[in-house]
Amino acid sequence: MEGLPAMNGFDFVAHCMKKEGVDWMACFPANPLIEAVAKAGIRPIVFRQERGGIQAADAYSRQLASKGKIGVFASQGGPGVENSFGGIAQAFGDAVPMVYMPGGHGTFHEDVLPGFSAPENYEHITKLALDVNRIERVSQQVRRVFHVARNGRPGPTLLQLNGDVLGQEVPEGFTDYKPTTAIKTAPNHSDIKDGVKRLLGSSNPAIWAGQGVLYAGATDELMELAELTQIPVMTTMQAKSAFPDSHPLALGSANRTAPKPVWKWLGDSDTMFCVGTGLTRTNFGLEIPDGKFMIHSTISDEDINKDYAIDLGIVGDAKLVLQAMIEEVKAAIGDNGRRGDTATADRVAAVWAEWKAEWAPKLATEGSPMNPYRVVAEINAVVDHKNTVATHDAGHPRDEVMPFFSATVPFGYIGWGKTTHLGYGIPLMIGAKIADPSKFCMNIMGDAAFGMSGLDIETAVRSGHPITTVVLNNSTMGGYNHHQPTAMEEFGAGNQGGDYAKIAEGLGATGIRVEKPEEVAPAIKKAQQLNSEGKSALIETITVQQMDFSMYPELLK
Ligand SMILES: Cc1ncc(C[n+]2csc(CCOP(=O)(O)OP(=O)(O)O)c2C)c(N)n1
Ligand SMILES: [Mg+2]
Repeated sequence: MEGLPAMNGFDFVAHCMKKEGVDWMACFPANPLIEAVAKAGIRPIVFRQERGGIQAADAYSRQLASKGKIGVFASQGGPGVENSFGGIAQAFGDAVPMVYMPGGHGTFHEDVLPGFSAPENYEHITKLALDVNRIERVSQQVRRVFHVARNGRPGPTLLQLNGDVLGQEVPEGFTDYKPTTAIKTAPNHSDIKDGVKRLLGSSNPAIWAGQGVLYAGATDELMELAELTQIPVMTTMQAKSAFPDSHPLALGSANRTAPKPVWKWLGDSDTMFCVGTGLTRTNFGLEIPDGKFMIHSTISDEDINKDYAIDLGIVGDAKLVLQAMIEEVKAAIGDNGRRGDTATADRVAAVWAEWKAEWAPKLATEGSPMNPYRVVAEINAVVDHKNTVATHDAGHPRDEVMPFFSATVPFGYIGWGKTTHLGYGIPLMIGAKIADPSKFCMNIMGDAAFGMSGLDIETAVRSGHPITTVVLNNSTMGGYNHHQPTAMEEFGAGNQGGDYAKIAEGLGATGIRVEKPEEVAPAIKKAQQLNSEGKSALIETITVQQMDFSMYPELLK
């Protein structure tokens, strides 16, 4: 027994959250947990709607789960939980560990339609969805939702807090709470031996790194393995920043657009070592062509042989797997391995050079309205990548930013989007700023995306987490005149307007309108200055809609 004072269920949940290391909570009222956490010294931050709060908690988890911190979101039942679906679905799609605690109708009203049961309706987009139905079970159920979110394939969990139950006093004998941890699984040694033998004997192997490398905090190990074996590395979109884009063995990251080296090695390699990834096929990533020897290492055994037929499966935490492989490589070819043999790095550099030369004119496009590639290139050239966290948004901004923005330190980029909810960028950057206030947190989004979350700029202002939002304003939904030509031509069904810099001013941020390419870099510098003074900024760039993308499908054949 901990000698706790008598307290009701909500206060007890707040107490458990403190033990789990939670020091802030994203939320949208009403939920008595908001008052309870505030009394317990956990800061509640209210977003402009549920999805924004979830997305900020999501970003916080992406940035800090490797250090044991995960985000929590609370809303009311009914409309609150109904409006939260998109955010939780995105966290489930991207395997983000977080805990969602909506209110409930009360156990006395559970089965009366059209009441919305959160556990039932969220069953398919959470790893575990529970209902607190007895006050004696609170401790056990809070423990379960935190444990399941953190362990195995990460993902969101849900605990519905029924007011009639949580309003009761937690009885003596049920107030113990032991916090949970992420348990590390080590791989089987014979699998490691087989994997290393295969990699060292392959003529053109490549590594495909997923976000499990970020969750495991295993960038150093990934670099060491790559350097020892001289095997080049591509990352998934979610794992962008898990391997520095500036490394001589970096191939780049794959959305459906990617730098040419990704396409080249995806096409030509004979063995693929995939680590820290579920290997889910997605429209927002590239396919691994058939015919390769596939080594798949993941923390979740269920993902092996899911979408791809696997030759060698290795179950384990990415850091422990990479450490074991490093030891095995050293045992096989010595402590220095193949360091010093730059043949592969030279081939990689040649393909990067070819690609950069091909795209240089586009990135330098003059004139107004601006080409969005010029905007991205100007931003990429001016930010200090080591102190920046950046993210794209859905649509063409993702396809334009992903290949051309460098991520050089772990967590310097949030690559999101198995499912692609427009507007994620702003709340993601608020969550990233909460996770590390010393970073310049900047999202690049389209004008349609702004409509989904623009008001949360006020949340950044009010909560004291200054961010910078760059809007690529082409006054339309990029590419939609191809998807729906008649609707666009006859009804403009995909065009929209607005003065976003002015809106930002109305929300308490500084709005900067940029029409000429040479104004982009000074605007970013000004935004950095404003952010460092505690003020949020929005840079509205006036751009054209463009339709050229870094895609080389012919290299996959
Ligand atoms: C919530 C949601 N609804 C619909 C979509 C489908 N969608 C993807 S991109 C896009 C248009 C994006 O336009 P904009 O933000 O202006 O960026 P642009 O492509 O014009 O640069 C739409 C409608 C989505 N990703 N998310
Ligand atoms: Mg647009």
